[in-house]
Amino acid sequence: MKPISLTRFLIEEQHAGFINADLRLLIEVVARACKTISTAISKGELGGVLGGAGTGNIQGEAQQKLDVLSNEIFLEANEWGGHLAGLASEEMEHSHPIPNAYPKGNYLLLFDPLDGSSNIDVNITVGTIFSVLRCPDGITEPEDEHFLQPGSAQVCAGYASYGPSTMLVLTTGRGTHGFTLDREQGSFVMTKRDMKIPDETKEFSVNSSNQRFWETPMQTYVDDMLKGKEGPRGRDFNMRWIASMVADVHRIMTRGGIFSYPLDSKCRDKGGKLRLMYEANPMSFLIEQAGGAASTGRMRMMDVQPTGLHQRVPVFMGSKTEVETAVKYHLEFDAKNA
Ligand code: P6P
Repeated sequence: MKPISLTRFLIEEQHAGFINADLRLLIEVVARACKTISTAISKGELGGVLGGAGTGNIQGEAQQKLDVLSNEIFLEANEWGGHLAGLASEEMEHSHPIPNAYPKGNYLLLFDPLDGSSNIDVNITVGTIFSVLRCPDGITEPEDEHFLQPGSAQVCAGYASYGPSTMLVLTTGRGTHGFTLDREQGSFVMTKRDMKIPDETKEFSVNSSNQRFWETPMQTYVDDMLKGKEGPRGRDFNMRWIASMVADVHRIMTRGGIFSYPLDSKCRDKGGKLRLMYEANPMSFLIEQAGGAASTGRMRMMDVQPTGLHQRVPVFMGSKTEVETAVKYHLEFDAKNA
């Protein structure tokens, strides 16, 4: 049977009453923006958009030209449609209100327009991550504080992976589904309905160069995996680290594994490395909907009550049993050292 398009999938979800017209429009607009970003990235050196932009973002990170371009693509695509009350981006210090010239809707869109962009210049997979919340009732001019909702309040989340093929992985709370960009048709078609992450895994994903900076339970957890069959885990493990969250998480979404960016003494003061609102929370929603688990190492990620738009958190996500094992190491350590 011919795979169905993203548009048909969304229309069927709307007819079934699971999403409304505004959310359908939002997802279509975001998908179109991701197609535009995919086209810009695929040109590589020929597009004249590689390299640094010569500017920095609120995170204190040097921006790549494509970071700035991707952010602009998202703003221009989403401002006029009437489906949003506001937007927030990794690349902007504060949330972005919908200009009064345009109609407003009931959704808040948060996004990392180009995650892993330091990999662009070496031609490694990067991605876009997005999260959708409802604007609180009665708020027409949302401020940063109105975005500070726990991950469990998300109505939609997704990522685009700009790899050998461009994929859009999406959830609206009824499973996680994968779509592949058919460049000849110019549309996303469903290639993975109802993705499921295996509970068990033999593959972990962490930047091991930070090991000496990790907390004790993280050191013990990884050491025990590295001991392999002869060690307490009783089996050998494999390690993968692409340093592009979308690429590492997509591998886990596809074949299982555990992804972690734990607290370390370098990022402890900031609360972690990865951002809660537009990286950890949307990925956690997608992973939980695919049967996996997502945690800070000490609590369910989507239960965290945000305190800031760019708040950082420690991250453990992927195969449910393995995430539970990693959390057990942390909670047992805390209990012994309380
Ligand atoms: P490190 C990319 O900059 C990113 O935000 C994630 O996509 C990725 O998982 C992580 O940081 C890589 O961090 O310290 O290994 O460069």
